[in-house]
Amino acid sequence: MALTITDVRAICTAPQGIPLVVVRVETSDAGLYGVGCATYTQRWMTVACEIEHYMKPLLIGKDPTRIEDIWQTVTVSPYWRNGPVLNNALSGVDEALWDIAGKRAGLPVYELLGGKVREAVRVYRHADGRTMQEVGDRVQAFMEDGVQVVRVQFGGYGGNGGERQHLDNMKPDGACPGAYYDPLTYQLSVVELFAAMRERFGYNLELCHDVHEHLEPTEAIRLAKELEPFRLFFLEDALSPEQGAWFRQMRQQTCTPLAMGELFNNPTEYLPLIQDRLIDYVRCHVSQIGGITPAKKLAHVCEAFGVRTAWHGPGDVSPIGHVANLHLDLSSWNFGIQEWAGLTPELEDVFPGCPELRRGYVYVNDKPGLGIDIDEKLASKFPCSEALPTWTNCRRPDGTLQRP
Ligand code: GCO
Ligand code: MG
Repeated sequence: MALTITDVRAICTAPQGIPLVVVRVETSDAGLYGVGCATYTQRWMTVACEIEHYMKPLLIGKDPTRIEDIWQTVTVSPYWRNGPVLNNALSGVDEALWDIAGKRAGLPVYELLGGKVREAVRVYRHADGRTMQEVGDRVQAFMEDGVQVVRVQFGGYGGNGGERQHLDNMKPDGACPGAYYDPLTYQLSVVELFAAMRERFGYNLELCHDVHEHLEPTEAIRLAKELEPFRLFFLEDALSPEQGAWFRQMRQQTCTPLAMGELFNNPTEYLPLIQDRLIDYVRCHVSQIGGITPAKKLAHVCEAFGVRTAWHGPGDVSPIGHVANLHLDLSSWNFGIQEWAGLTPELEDVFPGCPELRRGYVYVNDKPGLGIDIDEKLASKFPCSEALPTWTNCRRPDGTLQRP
């Protein structure tokens, strides 16, 4: 009897307090199923609705071995395409189909993608802190654990300005409540932070930083130039996707390596930056672009233009999504670095088969498929909060809304 898809389900869970969405695809072969990451944490209920109400009826009865055809079918089914909700739901299905393909073949997914080009995946860790001392102490702890690449930030994105913060005196009367950030304080404090880190640790360590689209184009260019002496591994999201055309000016003026892309949904956003060699690292969030199928194609396009991959790996990717990143990393020659937010014991319990971090490298297990699963009973003990995100609505001192 032909193999068919018999069910498609969304599983929502928040073992770390961060809503995660996972898709489970069942097949007519009893016991053969796959799992994939569909996490769009800020709108997790919308993604779950897309999966339950649209993907399920669209996919039941289809052949799960036809990964490419299903990817194309899901993409155009709603006619309007490439949005974050649809792409994340599609990623959940796509990754689950790769998991099924690996289980059928008895091979880990990285072998289906071309096989290992390295034994393990080099990662970068996050050293955030309120003061130079705090950030530095975190960097030191990572170095002692053998980590070779560290991202340094003051506070949240856009910083709290470290010791320089004086925001409360800058707001007009009647300012809205909520998060605030000052571009000048931020720019000055980042340069001071890097100077302090290089003074404390020297240059035998790779450092990166995430601007998180907090600057105006010329401010971003100036920052990239001012950071040159500190020899960054990369400067991330120096511009918003809407201002991507400014990368041309930035590229002409600075040798600081540039990474961009966690906010991209649509190939038309990233292709011009790649084909014109305006960035060094593509940072797409794999579920946000639709899963392993488009990510592998993107990696190949990048290879032709000398751009490397640095897939987004923050806390709001499920361990299944992290593993999908790792299978791509292991099998892509033009892999650059993998962001590694780290896994808590709760996550490791809910997702059996989690990868392991040892001395700055992450290792996947070699089980067939993605090699990871979700314990649904345990997952149900960590319900997702329906609260709206607040950090995405941050303001400049005069009250103007800032891009996150
Ligand atoms: C990064 C990111 C994230 C995002 C988050 C949004 O790790 O580079 O910028 O921390 O802000 O994933 O939900
Ligand atoms: Mg980022």
